[in-house]
Amino acid sequence: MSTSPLIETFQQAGQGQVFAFWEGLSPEEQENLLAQAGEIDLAEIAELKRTLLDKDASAALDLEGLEPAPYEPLPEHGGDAAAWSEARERGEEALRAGRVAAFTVAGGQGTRLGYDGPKGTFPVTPVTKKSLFQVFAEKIRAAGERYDQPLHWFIMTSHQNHEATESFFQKHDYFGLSSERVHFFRQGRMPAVDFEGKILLESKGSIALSPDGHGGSLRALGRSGALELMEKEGIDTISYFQVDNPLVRCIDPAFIGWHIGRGSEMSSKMLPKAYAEEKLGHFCTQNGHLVVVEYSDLPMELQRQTDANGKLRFIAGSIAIHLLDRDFASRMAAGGDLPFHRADKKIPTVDASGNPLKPEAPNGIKFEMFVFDALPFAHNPLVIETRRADDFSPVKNAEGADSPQTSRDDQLRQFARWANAAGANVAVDESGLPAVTFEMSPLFGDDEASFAASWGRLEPKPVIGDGLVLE
Ligand code: UD2
Repeated sequence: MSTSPLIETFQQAGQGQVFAFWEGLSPEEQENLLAQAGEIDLAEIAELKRTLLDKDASAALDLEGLEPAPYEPLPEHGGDAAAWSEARERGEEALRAGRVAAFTVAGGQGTRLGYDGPKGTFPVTPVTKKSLFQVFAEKIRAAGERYDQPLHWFIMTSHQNHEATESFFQKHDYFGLSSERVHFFRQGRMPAVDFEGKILLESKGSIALSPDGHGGSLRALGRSGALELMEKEGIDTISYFQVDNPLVRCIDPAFIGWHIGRGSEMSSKMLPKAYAEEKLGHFCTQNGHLVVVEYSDLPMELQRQTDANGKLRFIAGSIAIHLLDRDFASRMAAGGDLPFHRADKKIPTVDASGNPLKPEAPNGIKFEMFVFDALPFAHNPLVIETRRADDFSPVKNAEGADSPQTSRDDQLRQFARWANAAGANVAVDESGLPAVTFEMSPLFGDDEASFAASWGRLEPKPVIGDGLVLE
């Protein structure tokens, strides 16, 4: 039956089942299936079968020599205030020189939120319901205006949401950014396999492919030409953040200054975990390397361990905010050094006769790379502390922790804090939450100082009440 050399290659690799329904497919379906098959690196799949499937799948993480990682604390937690302000100045210099680009990973599927559409289009602000993408766009615009140097913004999408993401930006006129400085590219895909390592079909004519994890961003930055463009533009520092966190300081001069000043190839922000079970990766050291151990991998007894003062021992939580040196990203993009992690999932597939099969229990495995697995390869990697209230309140779940409600409340707390610091009089409860629902654009103020400056210029001062929007 074989009509293409690719089919033979799959058969020889023991993956001939991918073409089990070939004869019954239309020419168009055949072409599509061949294109999908062409994306797959069979040697990589064979290697993953050997390393992640054949050995005991539940093989525990190697805990040998695992220690909490050191980090640079904030001045209010004993950090060197002069070093922090020097770092800020250094970062501002880099921004004025146009050395920094923003980078958002937006290829995830947002399943937990139950939102149908690219997650970046999800409405998050309290009054005007701006999307996550608009909030980031305004922060990036604000930084460009402040440092008199508009920034480039790279956005990694997936095959599922690429077109929808691009057309959202077109429809909203790139939220005031120049379209020439906003760049979209797709991340790679990996096939799902069954527990024997056989590639699964999603339907008779298509393979069960899914995004290769945010770690795939390093390969995708290389493949898409983004790194080349950065080099041409004189950009050497990439400010990486996730699509789900409206509080993120997309461009943080002090962070940039620490990263550059230390000659770090990859730097990360941490915050003290709020409680042992909080779903954050943990910054650790092992064999002289900085590593992140994911919340699902670190045994709960270690997550709960405390020191003599009752403080969590593995306290440094990763909030997925990093800076990457461009040359380091190029090295990682070319090297393919990031390991894959396995996730056992319910993967819709077809039965032996080609009928759709919706499994009730996990029937296969997806493979993903994690960007923080690049840390052990970086020279002088650095972790700095940040303030939760000004950097982290993600939207992950429809309800409860890390939901639209908690994120909206945290935005309101930030607005009220900045307003009160500038002399406004906003009544708040003991958690800092104001009774009124108002909103400010990052273009009005994106930190306490810039808010105070804009507020100072406002005459007459508006009453901060329900529905007020400061832009
Ligand atoms: C991530 C971190 C966790 C902590 C937390 C903070 C991992 C494995 N864990 O947890 O340690 O820092 O975030 O919020 O990263 N994405 C892609 N392509 C993909 C997969 C994901 O672009 O193939 C993006 C996704 O759009 C989102 C981000 O990566 O912006 C995080 O993905 P997640 O929701 O799977 O990560 P989560 O919440 O389990």
